[in-house]
Amino acid sequence: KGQVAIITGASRGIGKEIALQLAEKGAHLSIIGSSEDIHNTKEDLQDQGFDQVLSFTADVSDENEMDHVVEATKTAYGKVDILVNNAGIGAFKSIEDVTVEEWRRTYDVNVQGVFLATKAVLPIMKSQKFGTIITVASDVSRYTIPEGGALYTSTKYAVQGFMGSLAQEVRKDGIRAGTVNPGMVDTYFANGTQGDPEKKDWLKVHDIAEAVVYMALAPKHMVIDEMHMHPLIQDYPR
Ligand code: NJP
Repeated sequence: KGQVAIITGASRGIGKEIALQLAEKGAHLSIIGSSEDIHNTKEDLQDQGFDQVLSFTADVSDENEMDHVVEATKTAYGKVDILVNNAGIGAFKSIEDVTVEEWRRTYDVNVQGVFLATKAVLPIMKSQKFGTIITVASDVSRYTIPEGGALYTSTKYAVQGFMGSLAQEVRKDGIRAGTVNPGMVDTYFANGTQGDPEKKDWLKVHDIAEAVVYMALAPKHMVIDEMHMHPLIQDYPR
């Protein structure tokens, strides 16, 4: 109870469910999205009786905006226990059709976004000698997508490498870092619609949120490096 969590990409999908489940565990939240929809998440949480919620429109790839969010969180709540790097985007097309702008944007959000939020919380977590940093990467960070997945997959490999090395770097400061790696989840991801009947056998947002909450609230002496999960109907070339 009373843990302070920053969650990126909480306007909808997995991030919104992580916010709800952490609120149910008594956490105080700062939630971030790039669109005004993030304030709807705050209203939805308030409607359910959770009023310890700050919402910010911020782009995770923008250093100043992320610094501001982290500072404002520290000022309001006095600490930051948990960072969930969940915001992410995906463009799926064959590599000769990927534009340089799409390449850069996907790396800016999926990789630089994780770097910037992490960099902003680290001084706070170090001074506390405690903190948990979780990134929602992807099950494809170990495997491949046969068609149209090179750009997206490569960002998640990058994040996996970043988080693995980070975990070792910050362990001496009492900080844990790990990844939650889902396969196909029924969300709005990649221009999808959450609740689409065609995705009835895909993982659901609460499946992933439960894994994140488990990792975030695990006993302080325990580190969970990675969790991977995918729907029974999905497998990857390995
Ligand atoms: O996607 P979606 P998911 N700055 O589209 C926000 C990974 N994953 O929940 O910006 C700040 O429903 C956006 O909000 P807004 C995936 O790579 C998924 O599935 O306001 N926020 C929204 O809240 C990602 O890392 C699947 O529109 C930004 C949220 O991000 C994570 O799961 C499979 C932002 C995206 O919600 C959550 O994605 C897999 C920015 N620049 C990994 N850009 C899957 N769904 O199948 C976007 O392997 N957001």
